[in-house]
Amino acid sequence: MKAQPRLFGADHSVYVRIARLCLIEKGIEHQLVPLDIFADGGPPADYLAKHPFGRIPAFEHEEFSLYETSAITRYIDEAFDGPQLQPVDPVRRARCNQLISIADNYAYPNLVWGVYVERISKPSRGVPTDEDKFFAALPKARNCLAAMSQLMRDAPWFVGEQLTLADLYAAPMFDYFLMTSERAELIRHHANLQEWWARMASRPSMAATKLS
Ligand SMILES: N[C@@H](CCC(=O)N[C@@H](CS)C(=O)NCC(=O)O)C(=O)O
Repeated sequence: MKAQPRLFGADHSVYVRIARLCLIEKGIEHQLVPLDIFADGGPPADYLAKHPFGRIPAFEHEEFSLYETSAITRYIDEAFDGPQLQPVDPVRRARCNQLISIADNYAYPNLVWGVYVERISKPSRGVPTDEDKFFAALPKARNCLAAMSQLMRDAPWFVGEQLTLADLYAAPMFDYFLMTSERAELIRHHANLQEWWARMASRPSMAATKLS
């Protein structure tokens, strides 16, 4: 029997969740190997051999090791059977890649770090909100949601009729940002994003990866 793919990381991590969503949507049995990236003294030395930048997730499939979520998810999509998570058509594939890049570069720093971490995560740990950081992130978060909404138009998923990696990237970021009290004000002009979230949040892969 072939070894199951292994994903190293923590279940609270946005990027680990993206990779897990991808594995689950493809129907791939796998192992999540727990890794505390914020442990005192930093990540274990043997983990740095898997990921020299000390981030999560890292991934192993038989003899093949990989890090960076964009490479991991595209590999999973291309190397395994199951529903295709990247469009074949070049225009749609480009749109999917564009939305992934927007998620990496604008949604993650602003929706997750600028809004969720400042408003929910830090206060829950007794750390005060950095108001400058929070107020600087708000217009960027607004701009990011407007751009994503405009690119999705009236499709059910970010890139048309099929669920793609673009949806799996955005979902864990939205899940965190939508816990904040700013969510209503930020998302109220974007009915398509609200409808998308209802669709996305009800998928079994989201329930299976939700923090308890
Ligand atoms: N470019 C990386 C980003 C991964 C990443 O930032 N992961 C976060 C957790 S969601 C992390 O490892 N943070 C630890 C740190 O910043 O030291 C990828 O796409 O995999």
